[in-house]
Amino acid sequence: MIKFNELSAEKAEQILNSAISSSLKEFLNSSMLLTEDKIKSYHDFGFVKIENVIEADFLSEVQKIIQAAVLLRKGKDERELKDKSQYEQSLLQCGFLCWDYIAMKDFVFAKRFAGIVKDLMKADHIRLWHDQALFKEPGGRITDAHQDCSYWPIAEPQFTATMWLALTDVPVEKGCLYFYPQTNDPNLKEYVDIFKNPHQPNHLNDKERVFVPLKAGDATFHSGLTFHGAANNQTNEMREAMTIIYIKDGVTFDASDERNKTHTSCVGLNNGEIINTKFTPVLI
Ligand SMILES: O=C(O)CCC(=O)C(=O)O
Repeated sequence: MIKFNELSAEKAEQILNSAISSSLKEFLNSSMLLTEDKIKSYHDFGFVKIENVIEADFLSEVQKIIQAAVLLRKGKDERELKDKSQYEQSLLQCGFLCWDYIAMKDFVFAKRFAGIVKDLMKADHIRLWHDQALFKEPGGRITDAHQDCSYWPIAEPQFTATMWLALTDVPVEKGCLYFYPQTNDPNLKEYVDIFKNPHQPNHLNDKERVFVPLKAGDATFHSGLTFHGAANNQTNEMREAMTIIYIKDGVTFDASDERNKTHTSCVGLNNGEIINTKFTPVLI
């Protein structure tokens, strides 16, 4: 049973159906300057850690909003971890939150995050692909190594990126992410069925894994090409993270892979068309 201290379903509804505070809104739309080193690191290694993406003053409001969304989506599930599927034992996943709740829309549409991605991708404009809260329950298993773009019908995977934002401190033992540096290589595409039948791609066997513990408010940004996963949660606390996935404006719909040819974010599109649906607005 998912519980966050003091947070009732009624309170969660109230938080989510109200606009966020004006100070948080202003902060979320303020820009964050990246150093050239950070941008280079993203391109060289396929991921980068950026500290204080959410500053301390705003953490508790942000955390409450995301917890409220997870509570409303998952709070009625009374199964114990051991009775869940293997994938559910890795992740409590709640996607497309910004379309259901006003407060989530304010958060997900933030120019601060999209602006970071715009700089990392050296793009003119950035669109939303989708959002998802990714919590890992106490005792939750590892997240198997995978490459995000292999689940997405996007012809230009090098122009996709995920922000993974820690809402609490996430040390290794709580299930921080790990990355395989320099796997952001279009020639390395491989589908891993993390939902039902995960395997470890052979080419990862001799590669180093870099674990990236984060403090609350820090985030990593990784390319959709970069292979990554997460450690198991050995603690008795929830690992709380929010992700937002972005695409460069102009990327196109690739319906050639049977496994991925439908995706909410591409609704109504024909193969080869620019991804510009109602679910993928230009954010910056
Ligand atoms: O949160 C996790 O454990 C995995 C996250 C992930 O795979 C992603 O954000 O792409």
